Amino acid sequence: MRRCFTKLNVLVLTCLCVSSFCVAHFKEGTELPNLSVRQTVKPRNVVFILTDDHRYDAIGFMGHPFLETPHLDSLAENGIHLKNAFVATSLCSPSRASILTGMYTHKHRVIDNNRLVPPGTIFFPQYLQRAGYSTAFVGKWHMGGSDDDPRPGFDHWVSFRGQGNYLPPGPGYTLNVDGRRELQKGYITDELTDYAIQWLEQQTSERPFFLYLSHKAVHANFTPAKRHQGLYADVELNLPKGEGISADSNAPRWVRDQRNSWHGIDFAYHSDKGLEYLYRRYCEALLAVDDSVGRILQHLKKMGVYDETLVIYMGDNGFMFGEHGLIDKRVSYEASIRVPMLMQCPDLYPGGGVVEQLIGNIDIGPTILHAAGLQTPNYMDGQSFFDLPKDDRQSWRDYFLYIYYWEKNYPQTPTQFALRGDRFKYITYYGLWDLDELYDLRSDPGETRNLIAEPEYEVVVREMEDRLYAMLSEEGGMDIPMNQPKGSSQNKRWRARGGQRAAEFPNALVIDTPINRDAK
Ligand SMILES: [Ca+2]
Repeated sequence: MRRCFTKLNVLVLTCLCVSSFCVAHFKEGTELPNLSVRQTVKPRNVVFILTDDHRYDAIGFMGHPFLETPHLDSLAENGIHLKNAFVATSLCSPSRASILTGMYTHKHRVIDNNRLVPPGTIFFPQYLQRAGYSTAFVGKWHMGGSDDDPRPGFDHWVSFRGQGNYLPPGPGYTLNVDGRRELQKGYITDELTDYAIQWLEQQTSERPFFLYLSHKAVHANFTPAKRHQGLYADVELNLPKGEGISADSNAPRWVRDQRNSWHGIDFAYHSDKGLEYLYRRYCEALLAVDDSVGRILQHLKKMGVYDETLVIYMGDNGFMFGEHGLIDKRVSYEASIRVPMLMQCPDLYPGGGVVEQLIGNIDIGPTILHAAGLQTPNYMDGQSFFDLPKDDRQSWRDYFLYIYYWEKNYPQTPTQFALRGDRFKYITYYGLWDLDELYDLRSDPGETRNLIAEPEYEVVVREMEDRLYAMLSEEGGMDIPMNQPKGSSQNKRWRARGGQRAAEFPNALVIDTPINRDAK
């Protein structure tokens, strides 16, 4: 007999998940849980554009010194800037899984970039499809690299294995288009946009549509479109180099060790190209993404649905460019966990609005379901921000929970849990002899003065620690998920830059005289 899920079943399942070994999945082949309908919301078209590794401030209207992103800027001008947007885990696959499931990483269990999503995982577009939407996924899926077959929830599918390629690596390299192999012809950002527009051209007013356009850019190896190559070769850069990150400032030891690693500025990607070269290429690669946004917006105008369509843009995680002496992501610092997020729907929101609340990638599913007139499933951790621009008295979170689980592939970044509030950020590490961190983001937005050992912040630290573990408990995060390591380990250090020497312990951990006078 086929098993049907009632709302009660879902509730029971959700409670079980939260209280025990927590896997919020449904048995493969079971029906989707029923969702209540929001009677007053007219289902509208939604375009969701995701960019890979786009940090929150690499965007023109944020006051960037040279980067020009007129189309992304237009989303802010004609829509809403969700200026405090974060990801629950700053890593491609876990973040994508959180977007698609509305759940934290420990619940969806996509804890690294190497595995497929556990069978039975529900992606929110499945609810849209059942509600009558026409749905498409175009671009980077990247939850596991072993296959690129169409996934549940999408009528139309264009994707590739793993990270994909900016340019075809050989003449026979193919994309998966609805299960068929199609040659990749050119530069991936442009080609994915072509596919997206071809699909939009087929949409009619009979059914609302949902497009999930998921760019490969601007992930490393940063490769701009030919038309943008070298555009920023001569711009003056003033990137941070980890100034003030020292044993004296109580910066954790592991952070200073990471400087000379795959993810540090002294040995970035184990190359000698240097930070400036990488950042220029990163910015140049973003220009094609901005072109893509422009083409999609233009096409919505051509279809006559520009005003009524909800467009949401975000990055799947941030990216460090020299802050704390690091590059890349994973860590709990602002440049890593904070992402650009913009939404536009002229019929709903006046232009130029700013949302200050702490938004997460786990909120995307609930918000898009809201736009489709559907309530948030009980098992999701996120909540809808659809009404926030119009009603900022809506009950909202005061802290955002951040989690990263250690990967042997990049052993320099430890398992960490963080709590990010309006003012303070608390970071704690698991299985590591080092110092935790507390930052006052108001007075120290660069997170260079670790207050963890300052007596006047003792109460703040204790309260935030309590709150963090309370949230982990509520959300089923007290079990640390593990996978058998898979793939190579980027664990080298550059001898000429002090590769054999470890960093000094933070001052707060070092004492001058023995303290246990009664040892026997
Ligand atoms: Ca990413």
